[in-house]
Amino acid sequence: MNSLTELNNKNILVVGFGKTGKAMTRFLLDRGALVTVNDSKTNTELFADIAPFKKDGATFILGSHPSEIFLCQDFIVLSPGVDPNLFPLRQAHEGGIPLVSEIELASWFIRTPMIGITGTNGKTTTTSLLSEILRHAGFSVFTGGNIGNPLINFVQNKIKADFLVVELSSFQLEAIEKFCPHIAVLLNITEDHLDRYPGFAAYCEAKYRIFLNQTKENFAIVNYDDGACRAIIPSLSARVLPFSQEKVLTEGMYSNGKFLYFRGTDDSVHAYRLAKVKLFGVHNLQNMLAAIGASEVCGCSPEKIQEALENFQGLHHRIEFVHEINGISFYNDSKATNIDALLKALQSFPKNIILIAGGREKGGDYSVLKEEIKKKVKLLIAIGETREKFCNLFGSVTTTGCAATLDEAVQTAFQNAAQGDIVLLAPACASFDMFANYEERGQKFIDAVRRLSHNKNDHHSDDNYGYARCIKE
Ligand code: UMA
Repeated sequence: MNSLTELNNKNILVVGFGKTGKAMTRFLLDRGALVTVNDSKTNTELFADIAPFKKDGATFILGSHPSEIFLCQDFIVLSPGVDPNLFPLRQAHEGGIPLVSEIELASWFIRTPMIGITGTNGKTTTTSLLSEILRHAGFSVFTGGNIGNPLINFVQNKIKADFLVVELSSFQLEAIEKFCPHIAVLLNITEDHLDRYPGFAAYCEAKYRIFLNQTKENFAIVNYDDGACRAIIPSLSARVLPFSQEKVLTEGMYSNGKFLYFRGTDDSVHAYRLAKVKLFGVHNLQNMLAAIGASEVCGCSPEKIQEALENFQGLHHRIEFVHEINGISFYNDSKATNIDALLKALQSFPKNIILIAGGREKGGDYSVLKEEIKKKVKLLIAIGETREKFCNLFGSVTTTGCAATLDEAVQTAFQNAAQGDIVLLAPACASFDMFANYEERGQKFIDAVRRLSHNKNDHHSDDNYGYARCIKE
């Protein structure tokens, strides 16, 4: 056992007591570490969660981040949501105390080949699709990371698997040192999380860290069409498999709209038919190209890859078809929490969209959406903290109105929709101003659509009551 994996009697501070912090605390306690847990939430807020950990020896310092507890540790494990630029963390770092992320610590104990997937959008879909392809091809797989299952659970639960498929956020990648996926996938990079990073360049740098420790024995699957992704290719040590929707590549994955292709070094080409594939939208072509590349590298047969692509149903809250009422189709894309995700959702439909968007801002330039909104959106109903901003910004390119609740937005959309229209929830913002998370927002949208469908004869009339009320506000 090396010194990194020997945790017995080490003083370790876990910062953040959410999903990651809880899984990490349990693991460290079981390894004999002397664990202190620190969270900005108060004792009252966390009361129900802390008792079993206290009983097993963890010390809790809650309600603030006092500097002194950061300075007496062997190392500090950060939850992804905790910014390493927090003053006591910077101070500890300057004092020589290592700060590591949960994925870094987990990786010290992992020998199973890991496929890491990052990118601004499409991470969860690609992680799930790749896991399904590998399973369909007969491999055992652990799926974890940012998808909601901390990687440390793989170690803690002593799971046996042929491959680990790990969704990675920029937050998790910030504090790695040795973490090294055998296959690293970079799907795309567009503006997001600019409330945490000083600018787009810093956000890109965090994403690029997925390649930090790779060597020529490893693989990097990179979106060739995305300038911010392509820019890193010349500096990579791993063998690069690019993917493109625009260019036929001499090695890598590409598409002609009807087939997806994998071309290996020996110039052999495997073609995958799209005809029976259910995944919807332009962005999903990227996700499939990346998943095909990774599954080819892992040794899946083309037949199994094709079958798995056709079987995959897509994920909840990602341009998910909800219902059709009187020829009006409702789609839930609550996971579109940033600008590019909304852009991709708009690009996935021909036109006649009634768009419900808005929420808590994460930074970024919303004006890049103007052209697509002008082309495709007949009515924008803005919700949440950004509703006035959205009405002001997009009022010159489409009809806009505000709604106080999501329920009201759905009713207004329905009252103003005609047969053939698409009602799309794609907020381009975080959900935390109105909901616990994007899942709750998506579920509330689905519930509101279901209520409409139950009462459609009562609610859907030819008058524009909802909209009239909406523009008056
Ligand atoms: N906290 C502090 N101080 C701070 C910030 C937070 O004490 O300055 C505390 C909070 O009070 C809270 C805890 O930290 O009690 C929450 O920690 P966390 O935000 O890291 O959340 P976890 O529950 O551990 O979930 C994290 C990821 N969350 C974030 O990155 C914000 C989850 O991704 C991930 O599924 C989980 O680890 C398991 O790996 C969610 C996410 O929104 C889905 N990710 C972002 C995204 O996809 O865009 C990056």
